[in-house]
Amino acid sequence: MDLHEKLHEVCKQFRIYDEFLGYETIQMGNVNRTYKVNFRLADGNPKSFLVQNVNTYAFRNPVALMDNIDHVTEHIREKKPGQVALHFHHTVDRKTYVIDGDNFWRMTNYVPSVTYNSVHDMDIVRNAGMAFGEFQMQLADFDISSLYETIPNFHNTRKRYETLAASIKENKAGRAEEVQEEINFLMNVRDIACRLTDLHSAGKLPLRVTHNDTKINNVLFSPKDNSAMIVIDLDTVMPGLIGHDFGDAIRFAANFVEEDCPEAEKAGVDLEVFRAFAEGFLSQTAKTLTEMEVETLALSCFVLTAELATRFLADYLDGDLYFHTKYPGHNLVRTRCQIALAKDMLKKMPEMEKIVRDCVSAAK
Ligand code: GN1
Ligand code: MG
Repeated sequence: MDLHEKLHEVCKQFRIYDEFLGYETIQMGNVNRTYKVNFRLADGNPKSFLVQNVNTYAFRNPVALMDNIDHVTEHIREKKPGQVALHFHHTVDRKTYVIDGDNFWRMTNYVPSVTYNSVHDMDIVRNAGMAFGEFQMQLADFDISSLYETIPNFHNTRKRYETLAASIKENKAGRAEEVQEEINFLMNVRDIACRLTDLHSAGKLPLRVTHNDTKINNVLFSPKDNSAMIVIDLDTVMPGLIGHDFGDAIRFAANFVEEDCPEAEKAGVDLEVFRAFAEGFLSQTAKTLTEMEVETLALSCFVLTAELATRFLADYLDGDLYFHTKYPGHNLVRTRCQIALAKDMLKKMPEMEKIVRDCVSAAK
């Protein structure tokens, strides 16, 4: 069965029986596969949905993951009645997924919107910061213990380093020799990269319900006025630290270049974007932050960047099993770009810390 037929079949299982017009592949994310499926309704009007094929190599228990998402989206819908929201469709037997062989499918409403991989308009960046800050606040009273950990130790940087060390040792794809420089850099900054994890283990940073994958392209903006409508990609909503959300967002949005830019020397943190995102994010969250959370917020950007570099590098060494790659060496290109960004962040840390303090004062 080709993909066209397969997607049509999946849609029928989600009780969409209208005329199937076809699908478009949506470039979204490095882990799941996403398709926009288009229908013509009986009245002649078009209607689209999003169908995703969940990567079960990354998410070992997708059924529990869907349970998380169901509860989280319901919680958010209750906080914002009447507003644009994500709805997962159900099958005849009330499941939010369809399993066929190794494939795990789900379906949501399609929200007409704009997304950005890089943003140079500071109002839009600020809106994204507000959206992730608001998301964080909406889940502040969510029962943390009811959440299944979809990827255990997702932002446990110590564990990520252990994984990298194991991949180096195993050298499955025979690539370790060519990446000595990258290995050396990452191992040299290990303790500073693990600072959030260590502070949390010592009981000095509180757990919250966090999104954990706060790339700016996970915010849907209104095509009318670029206001942020909704935060998507809830697969990794789990207990986490505030710095995981802030740091990952900056890592992605405030980089001068895209995260897989082959010209790594061009990577670096744009302080104007950093400030705009921090203003938006902290306008929502500053009042709830502990002193230690504020103190480590700028550092969290370095932490998340170095951590992702260990993940890309480990995957490169393993033979590209986890992240989808577009060409041979893609994971190494990503690693180098993250390392260059991390180095620049270390240089600019005092300025980033000052901006955080300014934004916290302004928001209080
Ligand atoms: C993955 O698939 P996507 O783009 O939403 C990864 C993130 C990384 C990101 C890097 C579940 O996210 O942690 O930061 O790639 N998600 C998972 O682009 O591993
Ligand atoms: Mg994601």
